[in-house]
Formats: sequence, structure tokens, C-alpha cells
Amino acid sequence: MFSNKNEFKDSFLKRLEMSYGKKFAESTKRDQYQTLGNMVREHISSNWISTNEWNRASNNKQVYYLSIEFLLGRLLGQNLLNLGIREVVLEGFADLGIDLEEIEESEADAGLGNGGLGRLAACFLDSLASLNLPGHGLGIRYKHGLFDQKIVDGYQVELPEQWLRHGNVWEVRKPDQAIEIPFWGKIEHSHEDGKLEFRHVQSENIMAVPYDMPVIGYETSTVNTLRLWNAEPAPHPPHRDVLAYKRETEAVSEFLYPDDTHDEGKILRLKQQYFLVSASLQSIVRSYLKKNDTLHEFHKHVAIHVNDTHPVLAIPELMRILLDEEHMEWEEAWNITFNTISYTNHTTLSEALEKWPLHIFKPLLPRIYMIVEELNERFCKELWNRFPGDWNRIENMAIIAHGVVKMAHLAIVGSHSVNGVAKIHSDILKNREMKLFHQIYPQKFNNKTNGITHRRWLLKANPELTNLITETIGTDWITNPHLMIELKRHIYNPLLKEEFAAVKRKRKEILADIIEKKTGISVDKHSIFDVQVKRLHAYKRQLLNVLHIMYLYNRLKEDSNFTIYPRTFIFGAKASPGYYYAKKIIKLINSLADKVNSDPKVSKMMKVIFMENYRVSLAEHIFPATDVSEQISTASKEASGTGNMKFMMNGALTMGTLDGANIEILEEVGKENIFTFGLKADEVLNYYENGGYRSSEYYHHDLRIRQVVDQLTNGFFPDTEDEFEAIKDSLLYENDQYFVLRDFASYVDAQEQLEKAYKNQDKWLEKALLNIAHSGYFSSDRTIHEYADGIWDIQPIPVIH
Ligand code: KOT
Repeated sequence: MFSNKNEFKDSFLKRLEMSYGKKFAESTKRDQYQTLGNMVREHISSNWISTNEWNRASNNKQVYYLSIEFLLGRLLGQNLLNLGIREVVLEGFADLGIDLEEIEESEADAGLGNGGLGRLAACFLDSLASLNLPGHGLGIRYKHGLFDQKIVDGYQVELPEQWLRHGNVWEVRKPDQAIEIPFWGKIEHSHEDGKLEFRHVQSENIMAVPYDMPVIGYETSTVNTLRLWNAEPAPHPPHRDVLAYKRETEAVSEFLYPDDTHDEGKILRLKQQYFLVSASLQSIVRSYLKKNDTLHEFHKHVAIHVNDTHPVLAIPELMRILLDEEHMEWEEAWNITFNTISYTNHTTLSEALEKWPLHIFKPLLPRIYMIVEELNERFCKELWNRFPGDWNRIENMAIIAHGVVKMAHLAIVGSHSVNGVAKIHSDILKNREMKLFHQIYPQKFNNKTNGITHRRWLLKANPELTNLITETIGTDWITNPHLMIELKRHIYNPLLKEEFAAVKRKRKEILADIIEKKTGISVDKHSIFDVQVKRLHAYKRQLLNVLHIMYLYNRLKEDSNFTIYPRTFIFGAKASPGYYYAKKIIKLINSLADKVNSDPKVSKMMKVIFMENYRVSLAEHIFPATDVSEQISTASKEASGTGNMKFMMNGALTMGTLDGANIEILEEVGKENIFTFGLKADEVLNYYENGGYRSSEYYHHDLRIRQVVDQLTNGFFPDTEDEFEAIKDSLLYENDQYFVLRDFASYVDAQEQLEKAYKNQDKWLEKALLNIAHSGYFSSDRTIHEYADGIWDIQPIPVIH
């Protein structure tokens, strides 16, 4: 079907006509997309079946990655690339006058995630399959992914996202494998043969129907599975308003909660979590019991990973299955459970820590609550034996305390591995946030620095740079990304520098065209493209970037001798709909853009662009075109960051604080090849502990700061006098919790250094190439190898021929 372009064309045209009953000339882009998608699915079906068959037949250990989010983006282009058939399709389409890129771009993003956590899960799936590892994703098939963002008058407006509007060619519904999940009701117990038996009665059940999506490895025959659960009414609805029951049931997989690093605490969210967990565990156990008689050795053949605490009910759910359905003793069930489960922590922000009030938890999940209660009692007893009389410690470590279930405590106690996502983050977990747990379980704690799949973020997003690397060092790096380091020998080669500059220029032109099309603003293609794209959050400090731009504006207006190297400041960010401050910052960026871009003099030297609806597919155009990557979070707050790695891999230089994985980027490239500034993590944490920071001092003593802070409310932004008062208040009256003013001067200095460095283009190109050379370490292939060896103990499956 895809072995040469003529064969491809024939079969494409036949299929198109057969499916749509029309001639090619009458077909729409959607018909063409759909036809190609179906052909690809058919093409991989035998490998998908054989991967499943192998997994069923062999005794190989399997890993299941449970995540409330999978931020996949578009799939057609990546699938064609991984299958090695993109060229054939491109050529065949060219003959037919079809632009493949246009067809690819007609696909909706699968945006089932908020940001870093969900995108990490997607990168991990790609690495698992590409490394032939038996690893599968389990998530929720949200009808609406993360909202679409529109900017109206500078404000964010949220619209429901509709990725399933035209169907989803990649999914296969499996109604025969549906699973029933009980909520509410009560637990009855009886004694059978001297053993306690529990029965969940009067429950309201929800059906979880699986939709399987193939996860296609890069140039391998492995096709793993991402199973997304859809919530539907159960065959025997409860005796009440049937329509209301149907509505409430379907609501469970209707929307993704739009909160990044924030816990919403709503009952529907807890329903989603148990829905995902129970469906997944029941289905894993069911398939395990098809080839094994008992679950006594379950943990030797199955690893279950929970992506943050959202799926942590996997612990009591597995206990429930082992106790109530398999009739195991507590001790054995517990041994199997914590040896099966491993947990990743993604943040230390207190507002993200999940705590479920008992008045919500207990009635919704009565049996699960009983198990958590028992777990808590046993754990507290253990603590009591080890630290007799230390009430304070027990209170601080308990799973249930002060009327809430602490999900992170449940996760640590019930798993054999707890990992952070960058060295500094794992250290903060061990030495500060989870210190008490580290004391009793030192062997559980470990670090797995995040990574990104170079197949999407380099091969797919930046084919021009991919070709250049291959021309320089051959092709081995593609399957062994750590070999990108071989590029280091060539960074002084003038020809390579020139060619890299040409690639960057081309990608900047492409982005400039997109910007012009979307915003009507024409940007200088020769300016520095300075980019901050990520969720809007106070700790990520988009505000620091804004204040620096305002400062440059002021200098340009006030001092005719002051000049800057032309720069285009690009922002992209979604704010959680209920996050008042974050939405104000979006308005502020847009007001600043209006002010700067409409100034005849200043706009010759700089532009400010806010790109609407930042998402995976837009990111693929942004990373390759960037010169400067803004990673300016308050030190200690960004657990890792992964955008920093995507920029680096595409030859941008980082402007960053010593936070998250920025520190490891610095360790890789050396301090000449990155720009760092600001407080260090321990300085920030000491301020939090001991006080001593007064933002007003910085406001009063630094005229540059006073001017920009005053401009937030003094009419500098026309017609917005009251608009930004809350931002000013956060800086002055709330004592600037994220140290924006404290780091301002240091940021301005670092930006001056950066500008100086950019002016020396020749050196800059060397630095950019060196960053690329060192980015292989940040491939998620390295990360997944570390998980496979250090946590899951899984082996690659043989490649099927
Ligand atoms: C927390 C609660 C709800 C939704 C998302 C989160 C979340 C997201 N917690 N951490 N993250 C980010 O995870 C990324 C992947 O590990 C990190 O790179 C990033 O620093 C975290 O903020």
C-alpha cells in the first residue's frame, strides 16, 4: 500500500472513491484526511495485533502508565514519520496536487492535557513504543480537551474544544471490553466460612467503554496501546430520573479540568479519578487472569505507574480487588500492591497538592474509603512503634488527618518508588517537602529527569535542522539521541554555522508569516525571536518578562542615544478560567503589545506578540524559530520544565533561573552557553522560611522598577487605569511572593549580556550548535530507559518481522 508512490496513489484513490462515493476531483480535504488516516490504521493493524499477541503470550512484564492527561497533539504526521512512509505519501500527494502539510494541519489537536504533565505522558508513550518496551497508556477520553482560547479586546475568552467533532480515525471502540464502576451506595458485610465478606449495595454504576489508540514506534514493528475510557450509562440504570442519570454519567468524561499545577477539589474530579483508576485496574487484572490462574505473582509481571497523585486511588483499588475479589490476606495484598505501584511527583506547589475532604470521599467511594482508613491506621501504628509518643510527626505524616485524605501521603506509603522530575526537584522532595517520609523510606526516593521526544520536537517539527544534523554526523543519532553530542566536533565549522543560520532564518520566516496571518502584525525576521510559551502562572513570572519590556520601552522613549538590537517578544499562554491574576497578566501582555507595536519609533526596534490558543501544533512552529528561550520561574518552583528542552534541541539559548532542569541544561552546556540570573532555590526557600524580603525596598530604591510598577496604574496603558491594580498590589502590598522585583535588576543585566552575545553572530551560532549537540541527554528515550531499568524492571520485546 505504501511501498511506492504509484501503488500508494492507486490505493488512495480507490479507497477515497469507495468510501465517499465520489470522484477524487469532488473530494474535500476532510475526505482526503480521513482516507489517508484509515489507510495508515489498516497498515499498522497487523503489527498492532502482533504486539498485543506477543504481550498476551509472553511472560514479559508490562507497564501501565496511568495519567489523567495525555497531551498528544496531532497524530497523522507523526504516525507517517514513525512508519517511515511520509516521503511516499508526500510524493504521491504531490502528483495528485494535494499538499500533505495542509491535510495534516486539518487534523484537530488531541489536547487532553493542560501542559507539562500531560505532554510528558505523550512523549513517554512515543519513547516506550520506539524503544520496543511493553508500555501502555490509560487515560480518559474527554469529549472536550483543554478549552480553545480567543483573545477579545485583550482578554482571554474560553470556548469549548471540539476535537471529536469530525470523529477520530485513530480510535477503536471496544464495547465488549466495557467495565462497570460503582459509586455511592453502602457496604454490607457478612461472615462466610469465618471470613469477612464485603458487598457494595445500592450503588450507582457507570460504564467505562474503552477506546484504543495505536501508539506507533519509530521504524519498529511495535505498536502499543493508549486506552482512553469513555463514561456511559450502565445497562441497569438506578431507579430515578433516567435523563438526569444519563447526563450525570456522561459528565464524567465530558471535560478536562483546565487547572495546571492547581487542585480544583470538585466532586466530579474525584469521580473522574476513580473512573480512570477502577476501569484501568479491572481491565489490567482481567487480562492478567486470562493467562494466569491467580494474582499471587501479579507484581512480577505488571508495573503500574501513577502520573502524579490524580490516579493514586490505584492503590486502594488494587487492594480492593485482591482482598474482596481474590480473597487474599491483607499482608499479601499489601505486598503485591506497593510492589506494583510507582509514583511521580511533578510539583511542590502547595495549591496543587490534592486533599479530598472526607465528606466528599466517603459517600462517593465507600469501600475504597474503608480500605484507605485501614491503611492509615496500620501506617500510623507503624509510626507509633518507631517514634513512640511523637504525636506531632504522626499527625504530619498521616494519610487521613483534619478531615481530609492526603493523596501524596497515600502515594508515598503505597508505592515502592517515588520520583521527582529533575535533580533539584527530587532533592527538594527528599530534604524539604517529603523529608519525614524520606527518613523512613530512603530507598523509595529517586530522580528521573524529564525528557522530550526528539521525534516530534526535532524530526517532525524541524525537518530542516534534522537534515542538517544528519548531513553533519550521519543518521545514528536518530535512534541513539545521545550521539547528538558528535555534533560538538563540528560547531566551529563555518559552513555548518552558515547552514544552521539559514535553517533558523527559514523557520523564523515561516513563523513570521503565521504571526502576520493571525495577528496582522508584521515582525522583523532579522530581529531576535525571544519567546515565552507555557501556561500562565504567577510562579512562571511572565510578569518579569513584561516589566523588562516596559523598561526597554521607557529607555527607548527617554534616551535618543539608547538603542537595542531589534527583538520580537513572543508570548503564548492559556490561563485557567478561574485564575483571576493570570487572566490579568494576559490582558497586560496584550495592552503592552498595543502600546509597543503602535509606537512609530519603538516598534521599529521591538514588537510584542501574543499568540492566541497556544497548543502542541502551534508549538511545533514556534520552537524551531526561536533564538531565546525564556525560562524565568522563581527558583525552586518549576519542578523541571520541558519547554526548556524543546527550545534547546532547536538551537535556542536559554535565559533562565537556576530552577528545574535549567540547572541540568547549564551542567550540560557550561555557563558560557546559557544566560542565568536571579535568586537560587535555597535563597528563595530561606526567604520563605525566615522572612527578610521587602519588595517595597526594591520599588523605592530602583528607579527603573518604580517607573514600570507605577505605569501599571498611572494611565500609561490608555483606558486601563484600574485594570492592573491587582498586579501592582501583588508586587507591593502582598510583598511579591514570587520575587519579581528582587530578580528584576539581575534579569536586566542578563538580558544585556544576551544582547551583546547575539551581536556576535558567529559566536552565537557556535553556542546554539553546542546546545543542540548537548540536547540528546534530554531525549525522553534516556528518561524512559531510566524508568524501565530503575523503577519498572521491564525489558524490550523482540521486534516482530
Ligand atoms: C498538577 C495538578 C494538576 C495538573 C497538572 C499539575 C502539574 C503539572 N504538576 N506539575 N506539572 C508540571 O509537570 C511537568 C512535567 O513533569 C514539569 O516539567 C513542570 O515543571 C510541572 O509544573
